[in-house]
Amino acid sequence: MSQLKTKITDLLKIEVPIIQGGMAWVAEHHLAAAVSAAGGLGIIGAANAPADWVRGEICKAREITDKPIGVNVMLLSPYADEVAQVLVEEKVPVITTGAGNPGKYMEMWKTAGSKVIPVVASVALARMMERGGADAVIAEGTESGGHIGAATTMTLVPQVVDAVQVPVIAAGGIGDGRGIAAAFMLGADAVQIGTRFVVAKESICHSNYKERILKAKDIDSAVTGRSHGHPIRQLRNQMTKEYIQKEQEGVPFEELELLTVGSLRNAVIDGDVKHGTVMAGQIAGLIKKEQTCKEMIEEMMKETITLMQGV
Ligand code: TUI
Repeated sequence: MSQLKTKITDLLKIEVPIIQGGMAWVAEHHLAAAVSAAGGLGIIGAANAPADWVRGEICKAREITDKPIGVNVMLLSPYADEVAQVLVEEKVPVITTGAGNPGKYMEMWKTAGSKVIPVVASVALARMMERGGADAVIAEGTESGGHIGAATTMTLVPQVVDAVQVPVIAAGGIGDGRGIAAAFMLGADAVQIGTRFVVAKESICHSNYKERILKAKDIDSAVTGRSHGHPIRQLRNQMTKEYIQKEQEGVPFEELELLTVGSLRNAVIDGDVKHGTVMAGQIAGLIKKEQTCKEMIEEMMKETITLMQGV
């Protein structure tokens, strides 16, 4: 296996500097365990799920592999407080957070011995997280799928690297060894990858959803929710067309929300890729084959090391 030791592989006790994104519905125990078993860091995405579901997924993942597995807490979740507590009880070694400021949980998680790695979309939040005791930060560019910030990965990562002392993990628009090597050149110590893992053989995501990613072109994603400050990147379909049209007409948030109730589940689990939310990053156009997580990780690490030897 190709080796590439960094501050992050040491900190998280993993073999390769690849972390899987904590994607709602997709990042459940099969995917997380497969990524960890292959030497990366698998992440269970708590998303909007109740705490008992999260505990169950942690236990099931631990039955598949004894390698470390992390959990992502989506801070807008109504269950965030209970999930935060479960992570302490289960002694989860790595906690990533998204869509907000995890400040109020930092002390309890650090006391429990977890490494805490918030996703940040700005230099200001990266600095605040470092001051609050974060062990590393994930600098996530607007190329990512799902809930996004404004800065691109190319501009955000080096600015965050210059602003903080803790290691930085680059995310957004990375899907192969070229992207990983580029992230290292920007000063990152690891990458977080989401979209490519959605199409992994171990991913429980519906085949219709995987097909949409595998057939996507470079400019096939759209961003809904800009009008109300919750931008979500996803692949274009009938729903995004209607949503964006309504946003342009000035339709209020409460009415727009009706278009997306349960829509991510409808796409991921039921395969409704016409009306559902098909979250994916801008790198979807690069992803052409379904592979096991192990095949993906080995291929990406081989590419990365070859490229970095030429530097
Ligand atoms: O969290 C994500 N991606 C997500 S979460 C998600 S589920 C969802 N569904 C509907 C509406 C909202 C969320 C789908 N995709 N990525 C990490 C991420 N975090 N990207 C950007 C941020 C972020 C944004 C603002 C982190 C912190 C932040 O700070 C605001 C504050 O409170 O200071």
